[in-house]
Amino acid sequence: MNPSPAPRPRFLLTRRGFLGVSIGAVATVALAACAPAANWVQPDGAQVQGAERRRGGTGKVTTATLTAAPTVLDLAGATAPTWAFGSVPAPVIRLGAGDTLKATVRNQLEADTSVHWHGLALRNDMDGVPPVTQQPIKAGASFDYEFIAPDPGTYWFHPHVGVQLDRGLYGALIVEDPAEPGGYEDEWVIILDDWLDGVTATPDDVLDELSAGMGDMGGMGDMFMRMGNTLMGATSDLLGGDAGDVYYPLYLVNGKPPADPTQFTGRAGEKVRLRIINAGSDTAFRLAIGGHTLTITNTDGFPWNRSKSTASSSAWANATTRSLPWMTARSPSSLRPRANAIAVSPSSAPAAPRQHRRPM
Ligand SMILES: [Cu+2]
Repeated sequence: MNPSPAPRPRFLLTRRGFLGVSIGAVATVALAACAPAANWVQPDGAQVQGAERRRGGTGKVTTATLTAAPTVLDLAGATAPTWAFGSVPAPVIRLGAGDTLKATVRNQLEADTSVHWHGLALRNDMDGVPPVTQQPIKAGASFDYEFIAPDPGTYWFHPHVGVQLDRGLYGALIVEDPAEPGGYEDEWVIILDDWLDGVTATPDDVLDELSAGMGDMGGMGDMFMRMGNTLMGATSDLLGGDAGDVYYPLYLVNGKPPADPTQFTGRAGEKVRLRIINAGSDTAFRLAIGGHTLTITNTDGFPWNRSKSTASSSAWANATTRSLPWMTARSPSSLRPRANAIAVSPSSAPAAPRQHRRPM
C-alpha cells in the first residue's frame, strides 16, 4: 500500500513506558517529511511477498478470530470497564514453527485498532503498525492477517494504536518448536500486567496527563511522589534509574488481581516450563518461586544462558523450574506497594493454596 500523508502527531513521548507510541510518532513524522521514493520497498511489495514465499513453511494453517470490543473485567468482585479480545488475556494462540496463522480481527470498538504480533519476525504488511505497515482497522471493520511464523518462541499480540495495549487487548502467541526435545512435564503461560483501566482512569486519560508534562519531572534526588495518575521521581536501583511515570493501582497475573489470584498446580518434583510475558506498559517485574531456582532457557524465542533475569519488554523468559510452593511477581519500583501472587500447591498436598505477599 502507499502510505498516505499522516496527520501531524499531537504529542511525541520518548519515555520508555510509551516506547510503542513514540516509535509510531517518529515514523509518522518521517512519513510526513518525506514523500515515498518510487524504489522503496512497500510493506506488501514484491520483495516482501518473495521473502514469504521463500520461507516455504509447513503449509499447516491455524486460524483465530480476535474481536476487539468493550467488556467488563472482574477484579475480585470489583468491576472495571475495559477493552479486550473477549477475555483478559485473550485465549492463547498456539502453532508450530513454519505454520501459517490466519487471524481475523474484528473491530467492535469506537476507535481505530490493529494487531501487532510482538517479537515475531514476519512479513511487513502483517506487522500491524498503522499507518506504516497497514491502514488502521476502522470501527466496525475487520482485517485478515495471514503470515508464516518462522521462529519458535513465546510471543504476544496487542494493538499498535494509541495506548490500547494498556487496556485488556492482549494475549499470548506461542510458536512451538517441533524439534525441541522437551524434558518438562507441564507448561504455564504467565502474563504480567500493570493495570489501571477502569479502576483509577483510562490509559488515554493518563496519556493526556503525561502529555501535559506532569509526569516528566525526574531528577529530584530520592524524592518521589504520585500526582494524579502519574509518578514523579520514581526510581529503581535494579533498573538503574527511572522506575516509570504512571501510577498503577494493580498488578495482574493472567488478568487476575492479588485478591483473586491465578492458580497453577504442579506435582512435587516435576519440571514446569514457564512462558512469561510482560504485557505491562510501564513496569518491569521481578519474578520468583519461593525455595526454587528458575533456569532461564530462552528469551525472545532464542536460547539464553544465564540464571537470573528481570522480565522487561525486551526480555521474555521461558523459565523452567522444579515445582514449587508458591510464586510471586513484584515490581522493583520504589512506589509500587502491591505485589501479586500466583498460589501453587503441590498436588500431593491438596491444602488450600497459599498466597504469598511481601511488602515492597
Ligand atoms: Cu509489543
